[in-house]
Amino acid sequence: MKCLLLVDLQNGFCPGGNLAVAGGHEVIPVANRLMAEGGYDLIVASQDWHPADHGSFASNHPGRQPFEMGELAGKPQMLWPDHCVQHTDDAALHPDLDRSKIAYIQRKGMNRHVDSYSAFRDNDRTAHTGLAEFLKGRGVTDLDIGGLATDYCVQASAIDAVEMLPGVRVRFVKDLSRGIDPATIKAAEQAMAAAGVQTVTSAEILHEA
Ligand code: VGL
Ligand code: ZN
Repeated sequence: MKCLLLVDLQNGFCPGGNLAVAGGHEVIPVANRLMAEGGYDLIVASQDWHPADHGSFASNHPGRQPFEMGELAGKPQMLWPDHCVQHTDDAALHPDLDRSKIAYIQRKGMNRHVDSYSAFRDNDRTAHTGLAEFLKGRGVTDLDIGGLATDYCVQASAIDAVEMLPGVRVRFVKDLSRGIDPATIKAAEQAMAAAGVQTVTSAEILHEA
């Protein structure tokens, strides 16, 4: 049972969005091609879905600027520009993404007191989103993950998948992903590899299919 998880392919993380990732829009055709020809049995997506008063937004910390380190519930927290606010265009999936094959969309980041990079659970690792149970129930054996951004939500989702879905082969699809900062992208790739996440390209997946 082969599954593809598309992480946060939203306007907010593409050029023109509030937390734009360089080249973020370039992964949309890669996602569409993999959905059509990648041989997947199940395709799911995650969607960053914040309330306007979310504690990860610098605007909710008087005097603080985006991309500064701050604190949220007593823990270090990167302070972001307001992004992916519920029901705004910034939070919508990219308009060119073919939604017809996406069976399930996991929203995350609704609790203002904690950030949720991973599609599987909050950053403090307490509340689960339910995606792991969903995938277990479907009998997933292979999980390919890519999207935006490599160094935050893709990394966190891939590492959580290894831990929360024992026995599942988890792969990071490199060209289906773009990241925020070159240094943290490199660290993310190393951390994923150390956790047991394999790296694969969309060309390799299409060749296997
Ligand atoms: C993300 C920062 C804040 C992501 C989401 O999707 O990688 N990054 N919220
Ligand atoms: Zn966010």
